[in-house]
Amino acid sequence: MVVETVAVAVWTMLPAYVPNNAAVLVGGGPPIDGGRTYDGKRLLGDGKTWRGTAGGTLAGVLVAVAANLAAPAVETATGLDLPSFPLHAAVALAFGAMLGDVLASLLKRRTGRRRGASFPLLDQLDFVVVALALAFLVAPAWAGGVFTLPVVVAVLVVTPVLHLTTNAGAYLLGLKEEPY
Ligand code: CTP
Ligand code: MG
Ligand code: K
Repeated sequence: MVVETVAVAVWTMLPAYVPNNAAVLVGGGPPIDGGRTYDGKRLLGDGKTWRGTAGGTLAGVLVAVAANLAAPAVETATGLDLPSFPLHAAVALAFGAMLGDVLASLLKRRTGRRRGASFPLLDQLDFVVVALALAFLVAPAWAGGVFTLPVVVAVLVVTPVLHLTTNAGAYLLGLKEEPY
């Protein structure tokens, strides 16, 4: 069923969904690129900080731990068959999400986009694509079991919608500079 597949997909990606939002809350301080430029443009920009990246990754891992604790009760209540997160898979999803966002900023700066400029589709999918890739690299057996083709398709379709909704909410709450 489509609803079940989407629910399982969202649950499985929770450790990758939370880091970027957590980074908005805890980010700040020294930028990862140390202010360095290439060809007159910043490498990453002031929006990619050590604190945001570390805090975001940690938040994603903590969400995985909480999801493991909550899964049995949620399974009983919903009848869904939910995966649990081994630590290496949780770290891969959480850090992969942050890495995807950082790589997107690298690409944005090279293509002349200033900090905060939008890059449709890249903004909405960078973190899930790299999170999935890193999960398959670091935890291949686990990822192969949970990320079936229908789940991956659901992730790619649902993530842009969730991402835009969350960011619009964060913007309205005054937490984020741009609504995307
Ligand atoms: N943030 C951070 N470290 C990260 C990612 C995000 O500190 N690795 C914080 C920054 O305060 C950033 C905010 O979260 O400004 C919003 O993140 P994002 O929209 O990804 O960054 P932008 O400021 O829009 O910069 P860019 O154009 O490079 O995406
Ligand atoms: Mg932004
Ligand atoms: K971003």
